[in-house]
Amino acid sequence: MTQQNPNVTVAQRIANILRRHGVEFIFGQSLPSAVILAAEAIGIRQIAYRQENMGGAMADGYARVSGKVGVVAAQNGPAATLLVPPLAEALKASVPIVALVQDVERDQTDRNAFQDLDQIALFQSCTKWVRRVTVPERIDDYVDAAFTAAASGRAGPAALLLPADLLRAEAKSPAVVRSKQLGHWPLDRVRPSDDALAEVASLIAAAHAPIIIAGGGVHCGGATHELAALQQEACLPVFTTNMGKGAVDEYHPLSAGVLGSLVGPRSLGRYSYGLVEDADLVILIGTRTNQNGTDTWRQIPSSARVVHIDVDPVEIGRNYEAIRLVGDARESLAALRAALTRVDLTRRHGDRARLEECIAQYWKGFELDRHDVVTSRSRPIRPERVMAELQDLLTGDVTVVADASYSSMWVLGQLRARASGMRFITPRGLAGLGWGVPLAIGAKVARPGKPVIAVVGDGGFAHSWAELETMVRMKLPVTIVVLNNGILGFQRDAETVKFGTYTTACHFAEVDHAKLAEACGCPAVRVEDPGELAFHLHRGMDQGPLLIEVMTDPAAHPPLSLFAKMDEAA
Ligand SMILES: Cc1ncc(C[n+]2csc(CCOP(=O)(O)OP(=O)(O)O)c2C)c(N)n1
Ligand SMILES: [Mg+2]
Repeated sequence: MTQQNPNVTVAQRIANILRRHGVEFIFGQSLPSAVILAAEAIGIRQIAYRQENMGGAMADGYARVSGKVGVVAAQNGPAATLLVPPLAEALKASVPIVALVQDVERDQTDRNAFQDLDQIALFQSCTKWVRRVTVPERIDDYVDAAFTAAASGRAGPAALLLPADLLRAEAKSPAVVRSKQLGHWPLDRVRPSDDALAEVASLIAAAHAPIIIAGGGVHCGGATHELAALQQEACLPVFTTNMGKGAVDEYHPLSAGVLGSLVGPRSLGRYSYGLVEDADLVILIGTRTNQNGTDTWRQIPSSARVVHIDVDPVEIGRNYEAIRLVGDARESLAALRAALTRVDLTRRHGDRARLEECIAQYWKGFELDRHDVVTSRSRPIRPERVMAELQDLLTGDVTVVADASYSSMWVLGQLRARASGMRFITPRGLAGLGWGVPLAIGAKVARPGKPVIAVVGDGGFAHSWAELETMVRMKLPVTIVVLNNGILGFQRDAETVKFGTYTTACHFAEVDHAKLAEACGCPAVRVEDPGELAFHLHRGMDQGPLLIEVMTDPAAHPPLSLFAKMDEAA
């Protein structure tokens, strides 16, 4: 129940409303002070970040893993502007975050007050919803509206602007008492019509070569069990997108790995791509069919029928005309499975052995092709060897996080999900550098008892060094693997392919990342011998925090289609 005490301030009422929504953590840095003080007073824990970019990304990692809405708080003006990047990532990646942002006092608006800025305009492009509260009695309405906007439909960020004087004002009792708990997501579960599902069930039964491409929406909707059951019952081969990785167990004989731009030499995609080319029915689930996820929209044959299950009707038909199944992934898949019990799946079962054999050959070809690099003893160390050592320690309980650039690609292309529902968290919404460490810290807040490992490049890590102190202070033991190749790897290689040369930004001066970590109280080691990797990775997962700086080969790059011609010529 909302507190009815007439003597509470708006800030105190906000804290009580947050508690009603089940909020346990606020990623903040003291501001808005009245709100944070009130929240801490009732047991909501502040995870105090060092910089707002990072606090927003922590709230993002927390929301992705916990199934709850992430809450981040910040000061007005410059602090608010630093929330734009993480909210933009959350918007593109469909992650619910409520940002509580202070605003100048109501009677000082538009007078060049200290740190005044048009924050409605600031957040309009990077949130689903932004409002400024001006009437104390309406605070319950507005907080609830922010949570509803974040957690409903296609989830995303919402910003609530809170004038500093409003927070100190007395919170008069609202006309209507609110009691709903809106802090989890997805808030609603909608499903397609029975007619549409029956049509798709018939198409699946009759198709010659149907496939599923599962996106991040399967994780958002908590639909991994339903997808695993569908894969099994209807004998459907499943690819995932980058963001969908872990939606299925990649050791299942009908799992064909991640589809996207990893199709060059020494990739799985190079083989598995054939299955997509041959498909006559493609079932997309929870994907925005983005450029990276489709290798620049090349991968789905124009001759194939496309079915698209998505909670966001606007995504259906954006890049591929499709049979529209608008709905939450879990509800829609459950309903599709029910519809499939009413059709004859003999054709699907009859094709299973062939498909399994085919997919086994893809994985075998991939293993053979990459054998030299995954077993390489060379120094500097091959990143594929780092991933192979990590793979040996993975269980379905480990959350693997990556930064943008090559670390994402090594994680998504070289690791193999051990269970359906295993999480691989990557900033693929906008692919921004610097998200790896804060996403991992947020994931650790959500799952304190389970190992979280972040793989980051040295360029991306430089955006987030300061949060090592946060990790230590807040006792959030993450294992951070820094792939130190001394360069902005993707930048150098992409420029080389496109221009034949690269700019002077690409090489760094030498940085001792282990010393940096130790200076913040985080144990650290620099690894130059690949034979030592397993020991330290194990140690990190067992008793982190630990920063493992791996001296990696600057000549190594993931098998992206962009480099395929160059790699084939080599
Ligand atoms: C915030 C941001 N700035 C710039 C870029 C452009 N960019 C993409 S990859 C990359 C190089 C990253 O280098 P590093 O983190 O060391 O990873 P590596 O490729 O070397 O493994 C750059 C600059 C970006 N994606 N995000
Ligand atoms: Mg680098």
